Amino acid sequence: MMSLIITLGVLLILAILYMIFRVSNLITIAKGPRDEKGGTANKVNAALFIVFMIASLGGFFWYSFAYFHDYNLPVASEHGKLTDNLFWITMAVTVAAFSIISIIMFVFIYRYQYREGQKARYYPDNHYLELAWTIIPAIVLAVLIFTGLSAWNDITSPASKEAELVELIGQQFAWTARYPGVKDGTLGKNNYKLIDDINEFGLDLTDKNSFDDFKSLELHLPVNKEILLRIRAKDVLHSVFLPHFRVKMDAVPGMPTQFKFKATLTTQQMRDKLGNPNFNYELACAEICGRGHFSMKMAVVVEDEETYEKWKASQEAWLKQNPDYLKNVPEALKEAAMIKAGMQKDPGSTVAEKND
Ligand SMILES: [Cu+2]
Repeated sequence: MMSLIITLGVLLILAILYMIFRVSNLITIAKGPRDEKGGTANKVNAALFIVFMIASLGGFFWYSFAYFHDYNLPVASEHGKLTDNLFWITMAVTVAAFSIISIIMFVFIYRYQYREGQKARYYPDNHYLELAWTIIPAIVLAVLIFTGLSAWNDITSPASKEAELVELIGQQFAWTARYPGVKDGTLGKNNYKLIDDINEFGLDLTDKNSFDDFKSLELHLPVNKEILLRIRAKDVLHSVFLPHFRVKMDAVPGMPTQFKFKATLTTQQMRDKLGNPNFNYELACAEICGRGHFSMKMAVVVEDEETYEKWKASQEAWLKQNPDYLKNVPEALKEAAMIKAGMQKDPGSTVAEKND
């Protein structure tokens, strides 16, 4: 019913527009041939173009400077400084080109408005001018693209072996982090077929690296250490966005992605820098992923390495929190699993360590 009313409304509006068009056509015909000089309309239109130019360029620059702090977050990562620089250089070049071209266009419209007796000048071509506006933009664009490409290659190059590995999993509408655990530092295998209400990671418990993996609803990161985020999604496209670290990478179902970076300021250091004791870093989803997209956030805590290691050691292994899943561990690995997950004291530590 509603769509019928909307359709009728649209048809009615189209009919009215058509009638207005017809009537204005008839009026033009009735008025007879137009005044060749266009009367004062030319002058008014030309002047309006200049007013429009001043108002829009003025508004653009005023907004850009007045609200600069609203859209320019402080940067807290190593590569972020580099990408910020590239961004602002590109911005300066494009804004300069945009302003010059806009001003020339509007001023030409004003300058060459119809005037009685004024004739257009015949100016066929100028090789020097053509060369200049081909070569200069080509060089500028080449420099921008190649510096950008080399930065991109650095950012996407493989992470070092010592990098701190954290897995981020996106789902409608929350982020979950999985850490490799302190005993082996390696993430256990996962398989989407093993995902159920409790085993939300699809943790493969036949892999001994999974025994000490733990889950966190807060993203803890060490400062000044390379971090490798391994990113996956369980349902639809999501996107990991850590604005202060200039990190953004899509979370794609069925296709793990990654991003490596180094945080340079702890949460506390950023609080001091901003003079805001309540500041917290945040991970947000940057891909419209459904109704609850707006709430898909995760708190991020950046701390010094010692605090970070302490926090990691204080976390409970996923297997310890879900002891029912011991049944999925192969018989031969059960004892090792219980020791590694911290469910059982290690009887002979040296033997158990070797079994790892
Ligand atoms: Cu999302």
